[in-house]
Amino acid sequence: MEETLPTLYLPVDSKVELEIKSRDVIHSFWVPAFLEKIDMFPERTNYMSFTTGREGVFAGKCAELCGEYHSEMLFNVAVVSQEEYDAQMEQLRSEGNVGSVGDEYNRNPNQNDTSNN
Ligand SMILES: [Cu+2]
Repeated sequence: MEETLPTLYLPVDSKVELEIKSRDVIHSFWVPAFLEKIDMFPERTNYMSFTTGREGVFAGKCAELCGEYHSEMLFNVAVVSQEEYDAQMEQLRSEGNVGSVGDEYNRNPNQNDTSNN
């Protein structure tokens, strides 16, 4: 597991639905071990549903040539026990990582509305 990459933690043996959208250009959310990828569009929401069947750390990457830093769009998905998941979420909460980041951080370069740039 590459320690410096962002990591999505998921509890094992759980049904998961990911809400997939982009803040800027088209990307594609791809975890090769999951045998599925899904495009990410600005101003549109896609969903990916699956059940986490076994624990492990799985490499993910962007599968759409999206721009200058495309090759650096790497992440991990860590499927862990419920106890480890709860501990990780508690740690994030204790560090102030709560809530969600709103659309005010969108930066779609193709959008004419300058309030989002
Ligand atoms: Cu990309």
